[in-house]
Amino acid sequence: MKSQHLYIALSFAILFSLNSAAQQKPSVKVHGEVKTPLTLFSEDFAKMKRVTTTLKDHDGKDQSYTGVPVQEILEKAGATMGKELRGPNLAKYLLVKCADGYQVVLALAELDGGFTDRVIILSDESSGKPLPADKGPFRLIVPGEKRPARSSFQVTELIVRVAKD
Ligand SMILES: Nc1nc2c(c(=O)[nH]1)N[C@H]1C(S)=C(S)[C@@H](COP(=O)(O)O)O[C@H]1N2
Ligand SMILES: [Mo]
Repeated sequence: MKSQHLYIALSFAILFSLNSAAQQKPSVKVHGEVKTPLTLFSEDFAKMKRVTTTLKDHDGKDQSYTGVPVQEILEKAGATMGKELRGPNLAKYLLVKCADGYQVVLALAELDGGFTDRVIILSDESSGKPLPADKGPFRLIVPGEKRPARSSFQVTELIVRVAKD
């Protein structure tokens, strides 16, 4: 009887630790107005198209960041990009949510190569190294702005929404 109880307690302990390990694996959830909601992990980033871009940090110094164009991620999730980004779909925006509650928005058109040459990426690497824990593992990089304020770090969710008035 005693050993049975121990067995059950151990089984629960293992299940709980497996469960929390799975929950702690960093990821970005892509959902909202998309055909195929996704959860992206570090290994998925490595398999996608990668681009390097430059962001001026708070002190005005250029920093190099590498990652996946947000356009690629949204296309993979089946958001209305490319030919579909016209008419009522131009009222769609991306809400970027972070672990600390910070959030920023970008119009889908700001993320589409048919509208702009500026490439906004979701970065997992800076100067050849993974991002530090306080900025990573995934940071949105919005180059070419006067302040790096929309370059949100610790990104956890990308949500496509429709502006309603
Ligand atoms: N998650 C998150 N991202 C954030 C912020 C924040 O408070 N939380 N601050 C923003 C602001 S206001 C600035 S100026 C830059 C600072 O980035 P840096 O420390 O790499 O220069 O991060 C941006 N990204
Ligand atoms: Mo800032």
